[in-house]
Amino acid sequence: MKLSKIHAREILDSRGNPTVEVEVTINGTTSRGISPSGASTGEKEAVELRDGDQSRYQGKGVEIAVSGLNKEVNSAMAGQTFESQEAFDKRLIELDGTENKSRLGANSMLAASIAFARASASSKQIPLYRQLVERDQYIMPVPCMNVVNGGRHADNNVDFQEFMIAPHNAPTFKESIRMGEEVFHTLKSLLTGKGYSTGVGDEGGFAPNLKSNEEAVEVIMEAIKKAGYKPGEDISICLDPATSELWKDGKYSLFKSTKENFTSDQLIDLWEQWIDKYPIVLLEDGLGENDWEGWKKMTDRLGKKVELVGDDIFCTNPEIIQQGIDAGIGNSVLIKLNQIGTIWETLQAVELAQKNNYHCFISHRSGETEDTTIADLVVATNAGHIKTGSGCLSERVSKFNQLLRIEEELGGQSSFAGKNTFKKS
Ligand code: 2PG
Ligand code: MG
Repeated sequence: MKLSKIHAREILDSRGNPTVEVEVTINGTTSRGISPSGASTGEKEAVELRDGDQSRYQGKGVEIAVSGLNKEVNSAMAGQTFESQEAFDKRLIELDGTENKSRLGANSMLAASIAFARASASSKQIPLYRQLVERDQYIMPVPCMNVVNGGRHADNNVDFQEFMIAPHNAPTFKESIRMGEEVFHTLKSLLTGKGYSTGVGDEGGFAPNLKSNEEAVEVIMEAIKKAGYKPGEDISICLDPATSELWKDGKYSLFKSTKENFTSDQLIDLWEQWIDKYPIVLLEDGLGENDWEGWKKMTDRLGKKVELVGDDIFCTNPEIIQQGIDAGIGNSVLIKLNQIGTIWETLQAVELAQKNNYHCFISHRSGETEDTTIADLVVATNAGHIKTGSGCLSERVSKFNQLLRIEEELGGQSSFAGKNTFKKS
């Protein structure tokens, strides 16, 4: 595949912050990739390169990242032939030359990597998911819809970042999305009835001020039932409390609500109580990224009951994932493309996790765009579950819409993941 041009520009993400868009032309076909951006980022994520020039976008501009691609990367790579995603991404990594992608920026590298994957697919006239991984049979994911937002993703008094519903008792992805949307809209009227705000947070979930963090789960349970579904049987609950954000001086601090402090053991106790009381099937970042000892205890106590997903602790980084596997930490890995910075390395991370019997949970970022690559990625990897926001906002539902198209296109070549997709070890 002969690459004739790489062209980048600065565009906007869903929060109105600048991000990098790249166009790659191979074999006469031009395709685009856009990088997302997180708010509750892990310390070991690949570096997002921002200008820091306070006179533009409060320092958040990405003109340096864009010009690195347009000048250096384009001159080094245009005119060359790349036979695979691996070859293209490795060349980018080599040009960057740093451990954490801090010179060219993971934001510019990922956008280029996505654009190359898309251009490769288009030039062969195959869908992106087939370009990523060719299989006979694909699995359509359970959409884990983040219907209540808190933490760093909303200006309310809820400490925990994400309260998701997982509509798993469905024959198809199409039906599961319908179930999820029905609960989402029922939840809206329930919140209105209680006199709560129905304004939404960064990922499109409602962001009311509540009496407690637990009330978020209670009101979701009520919405599931009111919409005509059975909690646990039809629709379960997933949580991402994003606790690295709560970690302060060796304790977890509920800084938005009661200001109470929890030790790791106390927080594990809280999760266990909730898991016993509610149909929770997945807990992401139940403890923070630097609390490996706590994670080990949590895995020993809760790993047989629920899927324990590591986000900040693993950062989609194969080396760290391997350390986690060796230490028996968690039983699932959150997969975010821009945490590691290229498609090829992301696929390596998935392969490593799956080979070791860990599940993969494919994820968006809180700052998103119209780029729908993660929809194709979840299908390509047969990961079986995805989180990409609640039931509204175009940058979130665009991924659901892409999955609806893929399911229709695959017909009998796909099956819906269902409840077993949630890991218990
Ligand atoms: C998370 C993500 C996505 P952010 O913590 O899992 O929901 O948030 O992109 O802000 O890191
Ligand atoms: Mg997370």
